[in-house]
Amino acid sequence: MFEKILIANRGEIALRVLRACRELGIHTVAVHSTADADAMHVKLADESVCIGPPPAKDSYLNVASIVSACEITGAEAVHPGYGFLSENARFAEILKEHDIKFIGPSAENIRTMGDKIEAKRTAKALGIPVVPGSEGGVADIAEARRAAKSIGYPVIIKATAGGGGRGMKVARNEDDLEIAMATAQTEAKAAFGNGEVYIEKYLEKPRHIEIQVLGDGQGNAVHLGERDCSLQRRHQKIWEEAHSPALNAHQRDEIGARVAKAMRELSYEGVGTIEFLYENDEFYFIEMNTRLQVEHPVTEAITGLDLVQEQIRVASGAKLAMTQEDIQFSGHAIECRINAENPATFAPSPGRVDSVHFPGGLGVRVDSALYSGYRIPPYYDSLIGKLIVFGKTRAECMMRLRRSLSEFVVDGVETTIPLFQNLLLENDIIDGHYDIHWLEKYLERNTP
Ligand code: MV4
Repeated sequence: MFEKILIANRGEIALRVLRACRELGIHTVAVHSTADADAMHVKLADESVCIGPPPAKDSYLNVASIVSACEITGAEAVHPGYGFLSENARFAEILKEHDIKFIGPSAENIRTMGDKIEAKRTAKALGIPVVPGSEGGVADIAEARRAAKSIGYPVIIKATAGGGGRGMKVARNEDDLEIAMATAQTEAKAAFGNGEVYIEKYLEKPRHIEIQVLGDGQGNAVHLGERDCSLQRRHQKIWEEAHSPALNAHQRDEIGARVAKAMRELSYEGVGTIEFLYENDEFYFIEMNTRLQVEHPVTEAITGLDLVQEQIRVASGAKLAMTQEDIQFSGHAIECRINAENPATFAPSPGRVDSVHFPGGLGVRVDSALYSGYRIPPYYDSLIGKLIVFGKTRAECMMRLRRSLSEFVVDGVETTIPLFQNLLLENDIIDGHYDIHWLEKYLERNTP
């Protein structure tokens, strides 16, 4: 096992990794920008290193500084958290060249899944159902027309280098296609420096359901069930739950088994998430995330596993300690993302947090790096905490959410807490009847 791990991240996820390390008896190194000198992850770590000025590109994305911090402190491994360098194949390679273990999958697996066409081709070859679409990229409008005709309208044009919904365009008929194609290519080129696009059948009202996997890089892998992340605004998830209100145990076992088998064939190492759109009882692969995700606690709540400790164990060379039969699901869990934002406009609300009080009690978990007097810097994303509730049933979670949101105090900045209190009044939310468009439509109806 490692003796010292460097955590190349900040905020609640840096704390999450620190906690896993401390339970395993591993020493921790925090890194921070000058804007984060007073951050909680710096206070809680055994050691800390300042790695640069506030902009992320000069600090949390600064590979040379992070490698130096490892060498200065003698850290043997790096946990990247999510975001920042967590899905950067080049970073994983550079660490390897310095004999530092990247806690995560191989650079090769990261690179394959970062190219959306390669990812889809790989998934399909491994027996995972994919959205009907073009075989690879489409270079021009003539090729796009042929592909769209054979797929059938409506179609969606996506950037190969994309993700997070940028550079996507829907074409409902052949007349739309020319403009959609040109805008998608231009936006992809501008956003990712790569204008390549591909085409898929457009699914009108799917849910976003993702399967959590864990592998040891030695041919063993299990699935840990699914999360329903359909409630999103501008491709930002705000609410995630496990299980999905839309699935039964048979459907879960079937898609989970397919995905776990695929991960065994890839010799996948670490945690990963296979994202699907789900419509009319069918799953359609869209992307794979090769990192720990923000919403991993809902999976921890229903499986009893510590996903970060499992990441660290397999990174240190241990074989998976469990088989699929050992994974038992129990109850239901829901996560609400608490952002420092205006709950109606979603404008960021950085600044001094005069006082905080976190809810607690049975079935409540809060992951947050806030403390009273902390100044939320304006440079990074606005997630300031995650409220996770779990219970025997979904109905119990809803009661627990109402109760714990009413206890949650963050004075001095605006937060999304009131948004969740309002959502809990909606019958569709109470009944679990929502798709990927539900939240945007709700916000349109309810914005003055
Ligand atoms: C789609 C789709 C409909 N049909 N693909 C958006 C982000 C990217 N990860 C995939 N996305 C979508 N792909 C096909 N073939 C609709 C979306 C989509 C979406 C997906 C998940 C969650 C929220 C979404 C909001 C709008 C569009």
